Amino acid sequence: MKIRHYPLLLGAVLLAFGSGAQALQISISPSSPLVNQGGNLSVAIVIAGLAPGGAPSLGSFDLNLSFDPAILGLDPADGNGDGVIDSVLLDPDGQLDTFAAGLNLVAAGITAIGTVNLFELSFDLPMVLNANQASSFTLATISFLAVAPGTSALGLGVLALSDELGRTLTATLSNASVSVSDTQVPIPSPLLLLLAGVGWPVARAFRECRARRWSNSRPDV
Ligand SMILES: [Ca+2]
Repeated sequence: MKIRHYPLLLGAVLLAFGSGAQALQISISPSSPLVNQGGNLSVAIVIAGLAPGGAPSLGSFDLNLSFDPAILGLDPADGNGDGVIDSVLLDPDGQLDTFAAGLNLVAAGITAIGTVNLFELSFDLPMVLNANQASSFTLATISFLAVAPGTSALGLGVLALSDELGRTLTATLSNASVSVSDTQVPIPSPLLLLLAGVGWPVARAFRECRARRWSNSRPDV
């Protein structure tokens, strides 16, 4: 091989090894791009491009999801006080807790106006993560309420992303947006039942009144 070909070969080798570090993707996947005002919207944060059955695996993530709080509402309640607000579900498929030990460090909450932070640190052993973790899975789902018409951008920010040994991973990010229409969601069925309960006696009284009037207006035979 002539020496002038070496830089080309070296570049190809670097590209091949470097492509593994660039293969990770984190994307935002809304349950629908359009939701009616007053409706619910579920947003999934999905990672893809990990190595199935080997390294790298995901050992921890610390992400921010930004949204427009004038359009999308997020309930900050944390009923069980575990540091994860109830409108967020972290690692729903247990890919960072592959034996469901429940020991991982977790946190999720609103850290600024229009920003929800999502954090999890796995306590699984590196070999366990490498053997059991899928190559693509959902990091978190966030449940919003569509409070006003308009379009909200959904943006990702990575504070930290680490592999099974705590080494930094890099990922390409795919943001998204959702629109809220000014169409109101239908009245909930319990309210319809309540209205029906009010309406039935009124309708019956009207029919009885009409029947009495018709009876009184008939000529005697
Ligand atoms: Ca909670």
